Amino acid sequence: MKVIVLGGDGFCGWPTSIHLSHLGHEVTIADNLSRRNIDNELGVNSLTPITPIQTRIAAWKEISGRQIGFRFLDVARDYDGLLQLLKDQEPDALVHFAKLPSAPYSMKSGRHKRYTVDNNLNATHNLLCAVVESGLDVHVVHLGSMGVYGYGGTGVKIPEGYLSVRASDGQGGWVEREILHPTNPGSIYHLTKTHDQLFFAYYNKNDGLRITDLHQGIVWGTNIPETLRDERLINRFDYDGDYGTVLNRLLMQAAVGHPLTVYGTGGQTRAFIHIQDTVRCIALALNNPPANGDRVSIFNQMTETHRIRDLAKMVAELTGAQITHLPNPRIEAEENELFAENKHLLALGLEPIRLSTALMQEVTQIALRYRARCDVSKIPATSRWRQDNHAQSRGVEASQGLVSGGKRPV
Ligand code: USQ
Repeated sequence: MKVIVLGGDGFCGWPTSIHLSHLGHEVTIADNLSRRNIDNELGVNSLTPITPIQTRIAAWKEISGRQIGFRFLDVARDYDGLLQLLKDQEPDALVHFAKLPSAPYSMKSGRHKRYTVDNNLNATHNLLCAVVESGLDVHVVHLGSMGVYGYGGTGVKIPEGYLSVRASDGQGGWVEREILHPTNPGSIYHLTKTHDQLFFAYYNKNDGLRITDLHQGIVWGTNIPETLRDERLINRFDYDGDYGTVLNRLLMQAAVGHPLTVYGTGGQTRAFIHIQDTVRCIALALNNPPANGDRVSIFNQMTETHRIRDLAKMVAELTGAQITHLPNPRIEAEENELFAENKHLLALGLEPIRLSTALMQEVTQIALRYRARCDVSKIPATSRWRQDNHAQSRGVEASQGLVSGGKRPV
């Protein structure tokens, strides 16, 4: 299959690109290298010594004999370039990672919020519009987020995208429908993912585009078998307060003797997936596209859920690290339950990597091995959801879905 990976130089995009190439797909990466530029802006580096995209691609060719194409392209701004790429390549599928991918970065300032909205919404819309204008029948696979559902603890098991509802028809009867699950984003970044869903629903309805939206949990881990074949292929690992996701941060902190930074009580429950399962899920999604006329396929791409304090305890038990509870810089529920369906990808054959088996490997192969590259001054979170504490507590109430008197809205 011919596949274009938009954003193929990033944390999820690079391993996906070489995994798909390894499976025999003809892969072209399109990327504006913005993730590397943001490292420069923030003054941080990946813990792992990543090489330039050209070196990565040349090393992969040398090791596997397979060619990956590369086009420098800003999907959000260069619409003509994107359309030309589609016409040149005539791909069977597009995998869309070309986004600003960090919740804390998206909340740093007005400039960051506006950049996130401008970049992420334009990128998604440009690609859908370009697929239509190209006249090609391309399967679009997008990396969405479990965060679109929110963490309100409504007591409902989160379905895969669509919620069955029953509503009054106004004449004493009832109508039953499946609707997109209501959204409750917790950051500007997650807000853009909720908008993506509407773009997909519209282009699916209006133009018949075939789209799979993968609502991914928090990714942990670094490498996949292909990135381990040569150090020049290594994947990036972020541990800083903006881009490091929680479990990778905790592993790194343990390796450098930094107390494990749990925000608030650590009662936040989140969904997780190992990077190796991320790339497998994308390959499964590509092999199982929706048929013409199908609605958007939505899969929950997560394999287990954990409370943050339990993760910290697990890492502390493995490594002897201390745990510290810090005031939460975010506006989010202190404690929440999270029950979500993930039947689709399991039914397609995903065999998940469990935290309990792969965690120690990550500590030794990555965190301990590269700890000398860590700049501990970059560990603290500097991005705040709001400055004013009173407003913060009101925001938390809203994000929990509570109304006055503690009743939940119906
Ligand atoms: N947290 C800590 N300590 C830390 C860092 C985070 O307690 O040092 C807590 C946060 O408060 C939050 C949870 O851990 O409750 C997860 O934080 P995170 O930074 O690992 O993940 P989050 O910001 O929610 O978003 C990340 C990625 C995003 C992806 C999302 C998956 O930024 O790209 O979409 O994970 S999900 O949340 O399932 O939507």
